[in-house]
Amino acid sequence: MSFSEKQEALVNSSWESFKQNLPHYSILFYTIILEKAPAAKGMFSFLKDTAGVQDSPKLQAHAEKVFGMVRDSALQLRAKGEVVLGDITLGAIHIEKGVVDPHFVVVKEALLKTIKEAAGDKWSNELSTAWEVAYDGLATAIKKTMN
Ligand code: HEM
Ligand code: ISQ
Repeated sequence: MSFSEKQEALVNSSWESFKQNLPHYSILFYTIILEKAPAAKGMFSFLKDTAGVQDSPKLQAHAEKVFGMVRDSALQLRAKGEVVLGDITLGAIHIEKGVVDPHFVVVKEALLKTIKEAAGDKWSNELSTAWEVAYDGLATAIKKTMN
């Protein structure tokens, strides 16, 4: 299945909504991740010494980076049908932090829930699927560099 212009547009429009309230949505994103994988708290340098999930420029920057990379992966899928990882050190970083396969599912679910909140009444199954396909393409590219 190829990635359509419409799917790319759906990802882009909800990315804008996400960015409009980055402090709120990045906290929501981490909160959902930690609900599902409490032990992941200790993996993030900017979370491990704080109580709960507290707003900080670092926390926002990391969340923005992840969502931004998924958005870029949508662009790549539409333009050339595959995701090429810009940063080949990403696999090594994640291995070193102790990231394993099931974590990718947790992060995906949190990303989709966060996008659902951000999109509001513009949310649809089609929009959600577009994010999911873009995330899966990116996750596969990262995992390939984790072997
Ligand atoms: C670090 C992206 C999945 C945990 C990083 C970095 C990037 C990144 C770009 C480098 C540091 C930064 O700039 O944030 C991604 C993307 C993912 C993904 C695009 C999925 C498609 C995961 C998963 C986990 C995870 C599933 C596990 C819960 C971490 C941790 C770091 C990191 C713990 C180090 C953060 C620090 O303390 O500096 N990731 N990541 N990542 N990632 Fe991921
Ligand atoms: C995964 N990798 C890097 C940064 C992140 C920020 C929030 C949630 C997951 C992440």
